[in-house]
Amino acid sequence: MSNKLKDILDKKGPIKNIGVVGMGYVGIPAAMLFANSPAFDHVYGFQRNSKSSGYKIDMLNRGESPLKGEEPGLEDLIKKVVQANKFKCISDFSKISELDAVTLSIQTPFKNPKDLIPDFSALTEGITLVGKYIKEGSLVVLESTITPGTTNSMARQILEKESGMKAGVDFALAHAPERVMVSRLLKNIQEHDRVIGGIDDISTKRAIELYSPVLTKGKVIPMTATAAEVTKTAENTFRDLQIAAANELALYCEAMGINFYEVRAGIDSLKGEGITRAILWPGAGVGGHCLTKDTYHLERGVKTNGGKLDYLQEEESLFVLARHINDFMPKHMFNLTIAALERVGETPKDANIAMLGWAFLKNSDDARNTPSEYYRDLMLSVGAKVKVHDPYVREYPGVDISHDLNEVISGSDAIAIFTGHDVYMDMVRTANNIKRLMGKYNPIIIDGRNIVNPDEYIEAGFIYKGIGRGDKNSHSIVNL
Ligand code: SAJ
Repeated sequence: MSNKLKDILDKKGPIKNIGVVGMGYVGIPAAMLFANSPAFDHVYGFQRNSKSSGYKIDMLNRGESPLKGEEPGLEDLIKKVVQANKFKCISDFSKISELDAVTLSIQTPFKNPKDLIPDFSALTEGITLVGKYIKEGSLVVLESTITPGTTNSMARQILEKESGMKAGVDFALAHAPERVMVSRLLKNIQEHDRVIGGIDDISTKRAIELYSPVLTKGKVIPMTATAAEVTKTAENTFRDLQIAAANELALYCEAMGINFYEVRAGIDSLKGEGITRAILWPGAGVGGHCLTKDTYHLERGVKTNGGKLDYLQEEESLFVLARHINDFMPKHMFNLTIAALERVGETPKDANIAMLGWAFLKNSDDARNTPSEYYRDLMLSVGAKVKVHDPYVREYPGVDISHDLNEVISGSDAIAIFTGHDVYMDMVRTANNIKRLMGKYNPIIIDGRNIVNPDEYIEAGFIYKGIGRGDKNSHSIVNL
């Protein structure tokens, strides 16, 4: 621990001016909460004026939110801090030289999960720009989810090279991973505990000063930078693993002709001292920017920054296997669709498929790594025609997304439900209307999110298939 940094920060005084690099699902709500806090004077949101996302700069400075899903409170908060001149979105990174603290919320996808090679190009560019302009006494915080060891190695090296200063001596450096979920961004930042890992205690302490004012229910959990990186990647890896376990059990239930949801309620009934149980939900797949890659960050961390790993030589990582099980689920939806078409003597060639849901998460417009894409590609590859409906997603490269549910369902042979948007809940009680719209004697419904009541659809003459519904998937066909 360097006393020099402590002296510099003591002389500099409290954090007043902040910069947030990356105006996305993580950066925008974080910047607004910093700006809305009386502890801080002003916040700059830094956004490259690129073709793909430059439009966000003017939108934010007009007090509008570029995020189109349900985000309670966000639009109002943006308006409030812009009108109060506490927030401005700019693309001039030289302004970083005037700031006390800078956070980075930049995507860290994987170029090739197989070889565990992450695509750190955007993150490296961001860190390089920050390193170029930080001054003595600045605090730099990585909020992006990163491979364990990144803060202390790659990030530190770039910042030191660009600034000519030393991390932990001339400036503070920490990792404070985001824990947000779309459709509840502000709430998650304020109410979830915040893991804060500095490269040293002074850096941790300075980062705690930054985040404490925006926490309402959440509390800070200090640790080392690498422990914070492992905490973040591992919590998503464990969630992915729990989902994979539910998916595998659901597949077993289908094979054994029983209802997963009955079994789940049964397992969940075992309560008592020390019995923890978190059986998550099976479904049409796992998407998003987090669970689909954080396992690979953890795997890369132990491979690139770990000592000798004592593990079963011939066995694959449990975590990677879980990834593969979850990546299989859209294929399982495809297999269920093919099996249902066969039940009515149809082949997929020229079958009209109505996909409901393109977003990876319900009530959001976020379609990153959506499981829906793999299914659509599989259906197209066997000659089917696929229409896609989503109430929130505006556009997606190479896919026409309709906001007109009736138009998508009309005349289709099969409906495949991929996202649990609330708007689809109305379908629960309208099997006959849906059937009329499809105009088929025995239309098909494949429920990937346990939305509809199977009996109601079966009685209306549908061929029903549902994830985990082994008790219904071989029902006798009702001919009305
Ligand atoms: N899913 C299931 N079954 C479930 C839960 C989710 O199939 O029981 C699917 C969803 O449909 C979705 C995907 O998994 O396609 C991811 O869903 P999610 O609810 O995990 O949403 P994320 O990825 O936005 O949020 C996760 C959260 N991580 C944990 O809860 C450990 C969130 O707290 C993180 O902030 C977020 O990743 C992130 O940004 O890392």
